[in-house]
Amino acid sequence: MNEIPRFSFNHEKEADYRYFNENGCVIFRDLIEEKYSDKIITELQSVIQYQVQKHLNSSKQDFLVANDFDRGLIELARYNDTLRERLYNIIQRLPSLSNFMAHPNFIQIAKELGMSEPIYLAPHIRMDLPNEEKFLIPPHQEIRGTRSPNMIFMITALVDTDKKKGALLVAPGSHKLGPLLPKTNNDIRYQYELMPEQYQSLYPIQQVPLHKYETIVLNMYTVHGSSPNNSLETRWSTIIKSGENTYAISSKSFHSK
Ligand SMILES: O=C(O)CCC(=O)C(=O)O
Ligand SMILES: [Fe+2]
Repeated sequence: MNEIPRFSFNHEKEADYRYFNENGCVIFRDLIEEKYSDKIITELQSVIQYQVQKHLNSSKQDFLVANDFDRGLIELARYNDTLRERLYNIIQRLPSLSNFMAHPNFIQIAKELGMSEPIYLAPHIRMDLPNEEKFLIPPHQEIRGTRSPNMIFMITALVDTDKKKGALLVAPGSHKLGPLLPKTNNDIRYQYELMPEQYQSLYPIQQVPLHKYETIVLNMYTVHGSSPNNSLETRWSTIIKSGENTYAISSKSFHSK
Protein backbone atom coordinates (compact mmCIF):
# COMPACT_ATOMS: atom_id res chain seq x y z
CA MET A 1 0.00 0.00 0.00
CA ASN A 2 1.26 3.49 -0.84
CA GLU A 3 2.72 5.60 1.91
CA ILE A 4 0.83 8.82 2.52
CA PRO A 5 3.07 11.64 1.24
CA ARG A 6 4.33 14.53 3.36
CA PHE A 7 3.60 18.14 2.46
CA SER A 8 4.92 21.49 3.51
CA PHE A 9 2.12 23.70 4.80
CA ASN A 10 3.86 26.87 3.76
CA HIS A 11 5.08 25.84 0.32
CA GLU A 12 2.67 23.38 -1.29
CA LYS A 13 -0.79 24.81 -0.67
CA GLU A 14 -2.47 23.64 -3.84
CA ALA A 15 -1.03 20.14 -3.85
CA ASP A 16 -1.77 19.55 -0.18
CA TYR A 17 -5.41 20.63 -0.37
CA ARG A 18 -5.89 18.62 -3.55
CA TYR A 19 -4.54 15.59 -1.71
CA PHE A 20 -6.74 16.31 1.32
CA ASN A 21 -9.90 16.63 -0.78
CA GLU A 22 -9.14 13.39 -2.59
CA ASN A 23 -8.06 11.32 0.43
CA GLY A 24 -9.72 12.95 3.44
CA CYS A 25 -6.35 13.28 5.12
CA VAL A 26 -2.99 14.94 4.61
CA ILE A 27 0.28 14.96 6.53
CA PHE A 28 2.28 18.13 7.14
CA ARG A 29 5.88 18.17 8.20
CA ASP A 30 5.67 21.73 9.42
CA LEU A 31 2.10 22.74 10.29
CA ILE A 32 3.13 23.80 13.79
CA GLU A 33 6.71 24.86 14.58
CA GLU A 34 8.66 22.38 16.66
CA LYS A 35 8.99 24.75 19.61
CA TYR A 36 5.24 24.42 20.32
CA SER A 37 5.52 20.65 20.76
CA ASP A 38 8.78 21.03 22.66
CA LYS A 39 7.04 23.24 25.17
CA ILE A 40 4.41 20.57 25.80
CA ILE A 41 7.13 17.96 26.24
CA THR A 42 8.99 20.16 28.74
CA GLU A 43 5.83 20.62 30.79
CA LEU A 44 5.00 16.92 30.62
CA GLN A 45 8.48 16.17 31.89
CA SER A 46 8.11 18.43 34.88
CA VAL A 47 4.66 17.10 35.80
CA ILE A 48 5.85 13.49 35.50
CA GLN A 49 9.07 14.08 37.43
CA TYR A 50 7.19 15.73 40.24
CA GLN A 51 4.80 12.80 40.56
CA VAL A 52 7.57 10.23 40.26
CA GLN A 53 9.66 11.86 42.96
CA LYS A 54 6.66 12.12 45.20
CA HIS A 55 5.35 8.58 44.81
CA LEU A 56 8.12 6.20 43.79
CA ASN A 57 10.93 5.57 46.19
CA SER A 58 14.50 6.08 45.05
CA SER A 59 15.30 2.38 44.63
CA LYS A 60 12.79 2.30 41.78
CA GLN A 61 14.31 5.27 39.98
CA ASP A 62 16.55 3.36 37.62
CA PHE A 63 14.01 3.17 34.82
CA LEU A 64 14.32 1.27 31.58
CA VAL A 65 12.05 3.54 29.57
CA ALA A 66 13.68 5.20 26.58
CA ASN A 67 11.58 8.35 26.01
CA ASP A 68 13.84 10.41 28.18
CA PHE A 69 11.40 13.13 29.12
CA ASP A 70 8.81 10.71 30.56
CA ARG A 71 11.14 8.56 32.62
CA GLY A 72 9.25 6.87 35.40
CA LEU A 73 5.74 7.31 34.00
CA ILE A 74 5.27 3.63 33.16
CA GLU A 75 6.45 2.57 36.62
CA LEU A 76 4.21 5.20 38.20
CA ALA A 77 1.16 3.94 36.27
CA ARG A 78 1.98 0.35 37.13
CA TYR A 79 2.37 1.29 40.78
CA ASN A 80 -0.98 3.05 40.99
CA ASP A 81 -3.64 3.43 38.28
CA THR A 82 -5.30 6.33 40.09
CA LEU A 83 -2.07 8.28 39.85
CA ARG A 84 -2.02 7.58 36.14
CA GLU A 85 -5.54 8.90 35.79
CA ARG A 86 -4.78 11.99 37.84
CA LEU A 87 -1.73 12.73 35.78
CA TYR A 88 -3.77 12.29 32.61
CA ASN A 89 -6.34 14.82 33.84
CA ILE A 90 -3.67 17.31 34.87
CA ILE A 91 -1.96 17.28 31.49
CA GLN A 92 -5.16 18.23 29.66
CA ARG A 93 -4.83 21.64 31.29
CA LEU A 94 -1.19 22.39 30.57
CA PRO A 95 -0.60 26.01 29.52
CA SER A 96 1.54 24.70 26.65
CA LEU A 97 -1.48 22.83 25.26
CA SER A 98 -3.54 26.05 25.15
CA ASN A 99 -0.60 27.78 23.56
CA PHE A 100 -0.28 25.01 20.98
CA MET A 101 -3.98 25.12 20.18
CA ALA A 102 -3.88 28.89 19.71
CA HIS A 103 -1.45 28.54 16.82
CA PRO A 104 -2.86 30.56 13.89
CA ASN A 105 -2.21 27.74 11.39
CA PHE A 106 -5.00 25.64 12.93
CA ILE A 107 -7.50 28.38 12.13
CA GLN A 108 -5.90 29.18 8.79
CA ILE A 109 -6.15 25.62 7.57
CA ALA A 110 -9.81 25.39 8.60
CA LYS A 111 -10.56 28.63 6.74
CA GLU A 112 -8.68 27.52 3.67
CA LEU A 113 -10.69 24.31 3.71
CA GLY A 114 -13.89 26.29 3.50
CA MET A 115 -15.03 27.10 7.03
CA SER A 116 -16.19 30.68 7.31
CA GLU A 117 -15.82 31.01 11.07
CA PRO A 118 -13.90 28.10 12.57
CA ILE A 119 -13.62 27.57 16.30
CA TYR A 120 -11.39 25.19 18.22
CA LEU A 121 -12.98 22.23 19.90
CA ALA A 122 -11.66 19.93 22.59
CA PRO A 123 -7.86 20.13 22.65
CA HIS A 124 -6.52 16.93 24.02
CA ILE A 125 -3.26 15.14 24.79
CA ARG A 126 -3.27 11.37 24.23
CA MET A 127 -1.03 9.31 26.44
CA ASP A 128 -0.93 5.68 25.29
CA LEU A 129 1.18 3.53 27.57
CA PRO A 130 2.75 0.31 26.26
CA ASN A 131 0.28 -2.56 25.96
CA GLU A 132 -2.58 -0.54 27.41
CA GLU A 133 -5.67 -1.55 25.48
CA LYS A 134 -8.54 0.03 27.34
CA PHE A 135 -8.40 3.47 25.70
CA LEU A 136 -8.03 2.27 22.12
CA ILE A 137 -10.83 3.31 19.77
CA PRO A 138 -11.83 0.98 16.91
CA PRO A 139 -12.29 2.49 13.42
CA HIS A 140 -14.82 5.32 13.48
CA GLN A 141 -15.69 8.73 12.08
CA GLU A 142 -15.23 11.83 14.18
CA ILE A 143 -18.90 12.68 14.30
CA ARG A 144 -19.94 11.55 17.74
CA GLY A 145 -21.19 14.48 19.78
CA THR A 146 -20.19 16.92 17.04
CA ARG A 147 -22.77 19.56 16.19
CA SER A 148 -20.64 21.06 13.48
CA PRO A 149 -21.55 20.08 9.91
CA ASN A 150 -17.99 20.79 8.86
CA MET A 151 -15.07 19.80 11.01
CA ILE A 152 -11.47 18.76 10.65
CA PHE A 153 -9.14 17.41 13.27
CA MET A 154 -5.41 17.29 13.58
CA ILE A 155 -3.20 14.79 15.33
CA THR A 156 0.40 15.84 16.01
CA ALA A 157 2.98 13.27 17.08
CA LEU A 158 4.96 14.40 20.11
CA VAL A 159 7.26 11.37 19.72
CA ASP A 160 8.25 9.26 16.72
CA THR A 161 5.28 6.96 16.20
CA ASP A 162 5.93 3.87 14.11
CA LYS A 163 3.61 0.92 13.54
CA LYS A 164 4.85 -0.90 16.61
CA LYS A 165 4.15 2.13 18.79
CA GLY A 166 0.53 2.17 17.55
CA ALA A 167 0.55 4.48 14.54
CA LEU A 168 -2.98 5.67 13.67
CA LEU A 169 -5.20 3.56 11.43
CA VAL A 170 -6.66 5.54 8.54
CA ALA A 171 -8.85 4.58 5.56
CA PRO A 172 -7.90 7.16 2.90
CA GLY A 173 -10.85 8.20 0.74
CA SER A 174 -13.45 6.93 3.21
CA HIS A 175 -14.70 10.50 3.84
CA LYS A 176 -16.50 10.12 0.51
CA LEU A 177 -18.92 7.74 2.26
CA GLY A 178 -20.35 10.71 4.20
CA PRO A 179 -21.79 10.07 7.65
CA LEU A 180 -22.16 6.36 8.34
CA LEU A 181 -25.15 5.05 10.20
CA PRO A 182 -24.32 3.85 13.69
CA LYS A 183 -24.00 0.11 13.85
CA THR A 184 -24.62 -1.96 16.91
CA ASN A 185 -21.74 -3.75 18.45
CA ASN A 186 -21.55 -5.93 21.50
CA ASP A 187 -19.03 -3.61 23.03
CA ILE A 188 -21.31 -0.97 24.53
CA ARG A 189 -18.55 1.61 24.54
CA TYR A 190 -18.45 1.65 20.77
CA GLN A 191 -21.99 1.56 19.43
CA TYR A 192 -21.27 4.19 16.84
CA GLU A 193 -19.92 4.80 13.37
CA LEU A 194 -17.84 1.68 13.00
CA MET A 195 -16.74 1.00 9.45
CA PRO A 196 -19.35 -1.21 7.74
CA GLU A 197 -17.74 -4.35 6.40
CA GLN A 198 -18.82 -3.81 2.79
CA TYR A 199 -16.66 -0.67 2.59
CA GLN A 200 -13.52 -2.13 4.07
CA SER A 201 -12.20 -3.40 0.73
CA LEU A 202 -13.19 -0.19 -1.08
CA TYR A 203 -11.24 1.98 1.34
CA PRO A 204 -8.65 -0.25 2.97
CA ILE A 205 -7.45 0.87 6.34
CA GLN A 206 -3.73 1.35 6.80
CA GLN A 207 -1.42 2.29 9.60
CA VAL A 208 0.09 5.74 9.22
CA PRO A 209 3.39 6.22 11.06
CA LEU A 210 4.27 9.81 11.98
CA HIS A 211 7.61 11.31 12.82
CA LYS A 212 7.84 13.53 15.85
CA TYR A 213 6.33 16.98 15.03
CA GLU A 214 4.38 15.75 12.01
CA THR A 215 0.65 16.47 11.90
CA ILE A 216 -2.02 14.48 10.14
CA VAL A 217 -5.15 16.48 9.27
CA LEU A 218 -8.33 14.46 8.83
CA ASN A 219 -11.83 15.16 7.57
CA MET A 220 -14.52 14.42 10.17
CA TYR A 221 -15.85 11.60 7.95
CA THR A 222 -12.50 9.89 7.37
CA VAL A 223 -12.59 6.51 9.08
CA HIS A 224 -9.70 6.17 11.53
CA GLY A 225 -8.89 4.29 14.71
CA SER A 226 -6.29 3.39 17.31
CA SER A 227 -3.85 0.57 17.09
CA PRO A 228 -2.10 -0.98 20.08
CA ASN A 229 1.20 0.35 21.35
CA ASN A 230 3.43 -2.71 21.43
CA SER A 231 6.64 -0.78 22.02
CA LEU A 232 8.34 -0.14 25.34
CA GLU A 233 7.65 3.60 25.25
CA THR A 234 4.58 5.78 25.72
CA ARG A 235 2.93 7.16 22.58
CA TRP A 236 2.26 10.88 23.00
CA SER A 237 0.11 12.96 20.66
CA THR A 238 -2.12 16.01 20.62
CA ILE A 239 -5.56 16.15 19.03
CA ILE A 240 -7.08 19.49 18.04
CA LYS A 241 -10.44 19.85 16.33
CA SER A 242 -11.52 22.83 14.26
CA GLY A 243 -15.19 23.13 13.47
CA GLU A 244 -17.51 25.59 11.84
CA ASN A 245 -19.03 27.83 14.48
CA THR A 246 -22.62 26.65 14.34
CA TYR A 247 -23.79 29.47 16.58
CA ALA A 248 -22.49 31.95 14.02
CA ILE A 249 -24.24 30.07 11.21
CA SER A 250 -27.59 30.03 12.96
CA SER A 251 -27.41 33.69 13.97
CA LYS A 252 -26.54 34.67 10.39
CA SER A 253 -29.50 32.81 8.99
CA PHE A 254 -31.66 34.39 11.71
CA HIS A 255 -30.59 37.89 10.68
CA SER A 256 -31.06 37.22 7.02
CA LYS A 257 -34.72 36.35 7.50
O1 LIG B 1 -4.83 8.26 18.40
C1 LIG B 1 -5.64 7.33 18.47
O2 LIG B 1 -5.35 6.24 18.96
C2 LIG B 1 -7.05 7.54 17.98
C3 LIG B 1 -7.58 8.82 18.44
C4 LIG B 1 -8.96 9.09 17.98
O3 LIG B 1 -9.43 8.59 17.03
C5 LIG B 1 -9.80 10.05 18.71
O4 LIG B 1 -9.41 10.54 19.77
O5 LIG B 1 -10.91 10.33 18.24
FE1 LIG C 1 -11.23 9.66 16.44
